Amino acid sequence: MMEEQLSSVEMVVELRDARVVRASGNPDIETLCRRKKRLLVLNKSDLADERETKRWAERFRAQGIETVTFNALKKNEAAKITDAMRRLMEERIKKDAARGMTPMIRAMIAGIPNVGKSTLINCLAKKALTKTANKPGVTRGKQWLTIDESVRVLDTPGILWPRFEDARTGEHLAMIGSLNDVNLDLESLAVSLIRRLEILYPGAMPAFFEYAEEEVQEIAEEETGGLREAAVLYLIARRRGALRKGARPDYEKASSILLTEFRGGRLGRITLEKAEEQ
Ligand SMILES: Nc1nc2c(ncn2[C@@H]2O[C@H](COP(=O)(O)OP(=O)(O)OP(=O)(O)O)[C@@H](O)[C@H]2O)c(=O)[nH]1
Ligand SMILES: [Mg+2]
Repeated sequence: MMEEQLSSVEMVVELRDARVVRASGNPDIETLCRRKKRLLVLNKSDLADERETKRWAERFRAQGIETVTFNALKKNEAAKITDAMRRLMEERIKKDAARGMTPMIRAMIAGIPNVGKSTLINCLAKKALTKTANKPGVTRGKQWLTIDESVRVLDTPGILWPRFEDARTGEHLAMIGSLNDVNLDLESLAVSLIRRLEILYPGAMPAFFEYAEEEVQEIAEEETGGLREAAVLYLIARRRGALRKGARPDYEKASSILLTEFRGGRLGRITLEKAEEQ
């Protein structure tokens, strides 16, 4: 579908999630962009580590890729995108103007599921043109939308890679909520997230769920057979009242709580993939 539609657009706006810039890229989109102007948007930058997002943007700009860091929930940031689009299309706009034509930019909005494509369109239009929700697979088919007299955009359903290069890519996409949760083992995903967070942002979980390191160690020793990640989930379950009969922790519920809080940015601004490590 995207290939078919490519002939009717001048440029592709590729969205990535600033928290997982590498994993949220899709080589198919890059191939599609080869013959078109490309604007790269690092979206959800409000949820990511500001310094890391800057680094990623610098890296892409150094490769000659027009890059914008963005928060699609902020209506007053729309000009960042439309200005960059016009910059990329400058030659065409001048040519059209010289011929007395009103310049029209047609752009395809592309990216993995749940990255904020439809939200970005609503942000540009300053009204709810298209449906959004915090789960993957909301936009089902392609849809042309008019932003103003000179910009039209094509909203597309999120597309994932046909296969992931490595296990971590899939895991990171699951952590940010770009894969459908019903297909996932939430407990092992939560365990992986706990491991990553304890390395990258060791203070984030203790601060948000209000626990101390000694408590983790105590529970690991007494309750979870030495398993640290299970002890963290145990603590989360206790803090949130996610308990089963006999006050036993509901690990599944605790996993779901942790993922929801992380995805919503409540553990702080967290980047899972640092520019220098990739
Ligand atoms: N914090 C934050 N949330 C965002 C941002 N952009 C989008 N969201 C939220 O992310 C969720 C997904 O947004 P959508 O616009 O539906 O994503 P999409 O890419 O169109 O998803 P599909 O249509 O399923 O492929 C929604 O809950 C949005 O409110 C952003 O920049 N920051
Ligand atoms: Mg959508």
